[in-house]
Amino acid sequence: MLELIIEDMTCGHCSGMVTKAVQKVDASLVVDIDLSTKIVRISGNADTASILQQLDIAGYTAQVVTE
Ligand SMILES: [Cu+2]
Repeated sequence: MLELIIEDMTCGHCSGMVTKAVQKVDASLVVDIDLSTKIVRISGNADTASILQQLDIAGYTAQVVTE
């Protein structure tokens, strides 16, 4: 499981954009977002570098908590 913190994720729109960006890498990834803590948990065969790249393209800066 990959766990990220995305500080600039502030509302439901953001969490939708983040989910879309992650699933661009692999549509089968399961994305669980807690907006209050800004933590994103990604289950599945996650390629961290590709996910960070897609999030960056979408305009979000993610910090890796656990990989
Ligand atoms: Cu937002």
